[in-house]
Amino acid sequence: MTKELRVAIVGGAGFMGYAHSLGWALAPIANDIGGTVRKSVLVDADEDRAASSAARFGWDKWSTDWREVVTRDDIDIVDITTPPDSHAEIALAAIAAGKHVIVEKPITNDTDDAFAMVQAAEKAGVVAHVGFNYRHTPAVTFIKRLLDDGTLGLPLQFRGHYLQDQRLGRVELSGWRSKKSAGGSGVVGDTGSHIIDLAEYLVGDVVRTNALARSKAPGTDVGWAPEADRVEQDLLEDAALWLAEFDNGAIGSFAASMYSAGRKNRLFFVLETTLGTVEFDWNHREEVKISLKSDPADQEGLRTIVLSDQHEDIWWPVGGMGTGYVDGTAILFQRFVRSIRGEDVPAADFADATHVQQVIGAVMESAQTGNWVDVERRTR
Ligand code: SOE
Repeated sequence: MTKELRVAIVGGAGFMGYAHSLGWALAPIANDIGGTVRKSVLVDADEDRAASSAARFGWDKWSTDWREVVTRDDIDIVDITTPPDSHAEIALAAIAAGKHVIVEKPITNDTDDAFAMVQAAEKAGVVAHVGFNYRHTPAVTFIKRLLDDGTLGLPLQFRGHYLQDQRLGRVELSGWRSKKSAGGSGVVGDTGSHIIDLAEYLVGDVVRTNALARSKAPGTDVGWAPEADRVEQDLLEDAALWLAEFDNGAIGSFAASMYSAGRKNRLFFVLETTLGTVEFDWNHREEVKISLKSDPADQEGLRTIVLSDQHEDIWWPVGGMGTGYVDGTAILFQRFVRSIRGEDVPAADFADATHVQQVIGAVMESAQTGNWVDVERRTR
């Protein structure tokens, strides 16, 4: 296989295109991934945005025609950062052309589309991953190791939340995120999908869930919209709470909100196990809080481990140098490339992301009916 992998990014001029451009630039520099990556073509529907973003983000060429780009012979990888309702069409075309594909989360807004993507990728034998970047944070990799090597024993209870304050009006990201008609997902698919992925990665498959979801008319001072309006008008939810049971008997609770004043991308979880407790807060991602049953009786309590080069994917020789959002994206791409080169890596593939999509569907169904909803893994 060629040492150079040539990437095309579709939807590359937006916020995620910016993050991915930085991630692709860093990935082959930060670690040896067996070759180089070429940022070949940036695609955006708008000609001016495509041209200016390609120049600024360091892509060789630009285009407004994703259909032509994903079939080109000089492209090996298609990276998709468009709104979720367009992922399936672009990914299926890229897979049909034999390209390896990495898609932003959620994999789609529609579980049947997601299954079609899994099947197409398996049939074509291409690598197909989804951008659940937070599972690639070194602290999360460390926690996963403590589970895999038995230090933590068996998972008992996971409590996770992902809180932002965007709908309070200070930040206006691209409009599609809050509009179903424009391909948005609502808070469960948007940020909730990250905590579901983390929980499934660390604990196991969610097998049933029970949820509440709420929407609020933006710019008003009244509280949640009446629940009947949310369901009848098919409004995207702005906040949700859900309970879950996992296939190994562990239990979990989840919260996602866009109306959490003062919470700046606060992704947090606690995992209690038969042998200890671990806590992770993305706003303090250099640290893991831990307490083990084996700790001396007179030293009980959560202590803080500060990550250093003793831990996987910390590339600075001095601890505490910091791991940012771009580092997580670079690790995501490094693992994707290593997978193309034949390594077994702990990434979310299309099948994993489809299961996350099934959980999202079950959460939304439960929020409408008030009933517990079962989730089966149809893909494996
Ligand atoms: C939502 O505000 C959002 O941009 C998500 O879509 C991203 O996945 C997350 O990483 C940051 O927040």
